[in-house]
Amino acid sequence: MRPDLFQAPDYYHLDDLLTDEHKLIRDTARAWVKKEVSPIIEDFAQRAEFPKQIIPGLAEIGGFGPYIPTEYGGAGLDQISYGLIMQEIERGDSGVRSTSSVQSSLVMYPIWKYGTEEQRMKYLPKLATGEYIGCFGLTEPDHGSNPGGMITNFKDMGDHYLLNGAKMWISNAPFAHLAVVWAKNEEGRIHGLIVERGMEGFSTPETHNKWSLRASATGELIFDNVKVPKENLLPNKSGLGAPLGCLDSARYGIAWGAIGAAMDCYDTALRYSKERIQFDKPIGATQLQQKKLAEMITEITKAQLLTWRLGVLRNEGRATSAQISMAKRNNVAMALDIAREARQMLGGMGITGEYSIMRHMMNLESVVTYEGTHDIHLLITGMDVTGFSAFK
Ligand code: TGC
Ligand code: FAD
Repeated sequence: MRPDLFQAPDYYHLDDLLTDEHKLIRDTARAWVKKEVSPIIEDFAQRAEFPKQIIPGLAEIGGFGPYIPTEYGGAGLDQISYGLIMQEIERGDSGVRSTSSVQSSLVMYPIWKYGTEEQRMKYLPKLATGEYIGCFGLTEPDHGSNPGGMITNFKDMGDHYLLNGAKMWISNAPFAHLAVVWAKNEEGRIHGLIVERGMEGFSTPETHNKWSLRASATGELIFDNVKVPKENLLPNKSGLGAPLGCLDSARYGIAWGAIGAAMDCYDTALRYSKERIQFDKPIGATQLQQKKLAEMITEITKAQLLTWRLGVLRNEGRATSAQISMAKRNNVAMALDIAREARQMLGGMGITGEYSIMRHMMNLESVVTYEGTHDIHLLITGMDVTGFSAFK
């Protein structure tokens, strides 16, 4: 892969809306991605392997629990800082951002929000440093968009719970130390349980042959009469709203992350358009290529404004789940469109690992599907504006 020459587009001077602390956090993450992720990520993606050596660095830039309070080992940052970190990490690779999202919003967040003080002290500091890696089990083979139909269940056996079922498509599963698993009790109520690697009957087979998110490990979670200690139940929230509350936080991070992937594709295509000569002039001097670049920077700028405003609303505690759905859906689709256009602008070179664009494009096919598909988020917006649920 070529040297990382990334220069971030900021067409509407959005930096003016950031504090010095925001910019410092963003620039630190950006420099780390350039030094530690860009030089190796293509090789790891080609080999379909997660680069475990970046875990301590990810922790240092605030990639694990950016907004979790410092007393639990988190970085104690605001929502704009969290978003900027996600943007920079996904500028490097969506799979690396996945590991960060899952750890922060799908594992640390539920333990912080729904767990006991003992659970917080036991797990959060080690998750914040990356000593523990976690995963989040909601999706099942027969229940993806409709997680409320899940069949994974647990029974109260007096001194422990007995967990049975299976989860599918779980990021980080193959090497995670623990899993936050969503399962129904005997009354059919959904609860979160912390399941640790090594518990008898718990296995995490890896999912192979992915064309997307190749630098992220994906797997199943299989529970075959797993005895889960009673103190591993997250007691402070139950029902489908508990896992969906975690998804709000992760989807918000993805809305920012997708901008990072889009910016990288745009920046690469812009540079290429100035260097690549055809018909005795740079391809960037042709109207068709300018149209592509002009539309890309327009869409990136709109997404930046949408996401910055959403971050302000989240800092004020006013962002709704439906607003988050709109941003996730819009920004991921925007990034995927830009990746596809940018890939074409590089001609044959666009399909090689010399440039990051094709990897981003393939990754974004997962990002547009996970954490709620493009269609599901549209239906959430439709439900919000009409008051009618198209799911029932
Ligand atoms: P519905 O009846 O609408 O709601 C059930 C209960 O949940 C509440 N609720 C929410 N609470 C918090 N945050 C949200 N975003 C919420 N959305 C709904 C709701 O108020 C209700 O509460 P209550 O107290 O009345 O019971 O539920 P439904 O069964 O009709 O389904 C709604 C739907 C389709 C929107 C939802 O199930 C959905 O979002 N489906 C998509 C599934 C999804 O996103 N799965 C993601 C799996 S995790 C993942 O992909 C990780 S990828 C990680 C990575 O690598 O980055
Ligand atoms: P389905 O729900 O079967 O949907 C198939 C199609 O039907 C989609 O186009 C969908 O939009 C459409 N559809 C569904 N319902 C409706 C409807 N009512 N109206 C109109 N159209 C509809 N899950 C986790 O729990 N944890 C993870 O860590 C995790 N990581 C993932 C990593 C990767 C790489 C991938 C690909 C997925 C991951 N997922 C994870 C699962 C992800 O959240 C699901 O794939 C996603 O929610 C969609 O579910 P599904 O794949 O079963 O598709």
